[in-house]
Amino acid sequence: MPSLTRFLAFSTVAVSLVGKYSCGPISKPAHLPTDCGLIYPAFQGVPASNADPYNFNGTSTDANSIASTAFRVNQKSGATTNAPPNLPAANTTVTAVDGDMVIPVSRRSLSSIRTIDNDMSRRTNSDYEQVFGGTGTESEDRDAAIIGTAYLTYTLVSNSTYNVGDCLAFCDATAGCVFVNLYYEFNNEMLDHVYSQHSNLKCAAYGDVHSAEEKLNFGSQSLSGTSDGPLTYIQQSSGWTSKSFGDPSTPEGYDPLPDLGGANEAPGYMGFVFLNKYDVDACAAICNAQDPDDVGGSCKYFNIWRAVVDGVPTTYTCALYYIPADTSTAINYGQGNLTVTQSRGYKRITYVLDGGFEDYACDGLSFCYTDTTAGWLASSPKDGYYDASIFHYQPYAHSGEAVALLGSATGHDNYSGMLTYGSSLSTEAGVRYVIEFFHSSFYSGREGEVDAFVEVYWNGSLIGTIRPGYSQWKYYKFEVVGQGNDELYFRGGKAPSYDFIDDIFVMQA
Ligand SMILES: *[C@@H]1O[C@H](CO)[C@@H](O)[C@H](O)[C@H]1NC(C)=O
Ligand SMILES: *[C@@H]1O[C@H](CO)[C@@H](O)[C@H](O)[C@H]1NC(C)=O
Ligand SMILES: *[C@@H]1O[C@H](CO)[C@@H](O)[C@H](O)[C@H]1NC(C)=O
Ligand SMILES: *[C@@H]1O[C@H](CO)[C@@H](O)[C@H](O)[C@H]1NC(C)=O
Ligand SMILES: *[C@@H]1O[C@H](CO)[C@@H](O)[C@H](O)[C@H]1NC(C)=O
Ligand SMILES: *[C@@H]1O[C@H](CO)[C@@H](O)[C@H](O)[C@H]1NC(C)=O
Ligand SMILES: [Ca+2]
Repeated sequence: MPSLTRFLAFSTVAVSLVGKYSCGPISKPAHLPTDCGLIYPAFQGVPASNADPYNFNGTSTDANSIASTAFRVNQKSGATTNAPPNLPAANTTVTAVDGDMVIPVSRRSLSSIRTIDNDMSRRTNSDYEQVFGGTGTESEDRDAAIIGTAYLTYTLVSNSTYNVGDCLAFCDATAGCVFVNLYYEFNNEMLDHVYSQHSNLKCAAYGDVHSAEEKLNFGSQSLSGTSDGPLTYIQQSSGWTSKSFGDPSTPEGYDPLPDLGGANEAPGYMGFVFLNKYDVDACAAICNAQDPDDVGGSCKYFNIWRAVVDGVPTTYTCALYYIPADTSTAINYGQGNLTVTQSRGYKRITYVLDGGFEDYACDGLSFCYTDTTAGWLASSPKDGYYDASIFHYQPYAHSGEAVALLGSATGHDNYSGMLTYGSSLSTEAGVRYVIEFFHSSFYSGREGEVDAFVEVYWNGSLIGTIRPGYSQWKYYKFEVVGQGNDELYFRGGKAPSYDFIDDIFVMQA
């Protein structure tokens, strides 16, 4: 490995020279300015400013905040008495953001999200089973309708019989429906005289399964049309669920994890939202749109789960992370009367492998550098020398131990180097992608770094330039449209202006 040989040569030199020479390169080419005080990166110089390395201690999931919010949120509903039948199913909405309730009128609408593809195959009535039966046929008998989570919409089915069949067919036809509540509602003028169905047999569709203990709507409203008329009441309220509703379809740009069991308690946590239904596409869209963390960058993983409080479905948590979590941290099964159910994890697909350069190790040493790794190629223009490089040296890195550098590592020249991803990305034409990375240019101090710059090239086209001058680690993001099998490279640095790049990600926007 030639680079290692070079490294050994340099490190030997460096050991004997650091401290002795603190002014200019070892054999200073005539064209270089005198950089008194600067020891070049290849000689393991100390950056002019050296912020403490970031650590992810204390960035773990705030399970207590999620639980306490779950106890306060109220997103249970049913077929309201004044809404007409057959409205389109309610779109997914956010009911809470971190600890704060989202007021329904100002609900952050997720209407920009594609409606959920309901990929459940067509079902027949035999694919349903009864969860609970209804009671009451005599005029004095009373029952109650469900007030529960993930209410979608309702219809009126013919009441010439207790029409379970048409109600289940309605569930089949309603995207996301896994449960229906069928019941008679009496003394409602709208049902009796206004709606064209002329039926008082309501069929309410839900995106989650509910039980008899959620029969909480007893009617008792004055809807007969006369102010002193009889109040509404419910009879024969039964519940039916589809026997099998498989895994949700995986959102675009994500890979599913195997079953989690519990909810993640993992570092890199960015907060949570509650959704009004279990909607992986909505959670993915929220992850994609989440503002990046200053240190961790964008959302790269989400954990969606259903909170059941005292046996009753209560809310749907969408927890966001900038570090992809895995099954090993899926250890939160609930607390007190709250149970974590249906926990699933989805990892955002990244098209660049080893964007943090951590595959480059030094066989136990703490310092080495190279111009080639398994994933990356660092190159110089003609007559340039190490104008781009990859370093394994923790003080230079944003995360981990390794990082890329643009600008002659040895101070040999002032040419700009190129850092090229070694293979074309498995991107597709017409799809929007984000390129994100962290950058710093503080190595040579304020004066030395005036010319710091990085150009970002996507499939051969310059799509962005940064000229930050002297700068601490900072997050950058560019959006591009794929042309298919795109290529990614960076160009920049101009010694003694050094540009460090770490944690490069390309993901679907
Ligand atoms: C982070 O936590 C680990 C384990 O608790 C500990 O060993 C390490 O010192 C902590 N790092 C910092 C910088 O606090
Ligand atoms: C749901 O979102 C779609 C797509 O933006 C929108 O056209 C529709 O009106 C919304 N439906 C409701 C009930 O808000
Ligand atoms: C069917 O619904 C209509 C309209 O609400 C109502 O007038 C009628 O009494 C209902 N029939 C039965 C059998 O409940
Ligand atoms: C569940 O426990 C929480 C906190 O202990 C409490 O506030 C809440 O009322 C309980 N809910 C039910 C339905 O028991
Ligand atoms: C870069 O080097 C060239 C000679 O190779 C020199 O003419 C030029 O002034 C240098 N630029 C800077 C900004 O130092
Ligand atoms: C993308 O770049 C490759 C290699 O430079 C080139 O062959 C291809 O035509 C480019 N695609 C488009 C759509 O420009
Ligand atoms: Ca790194």
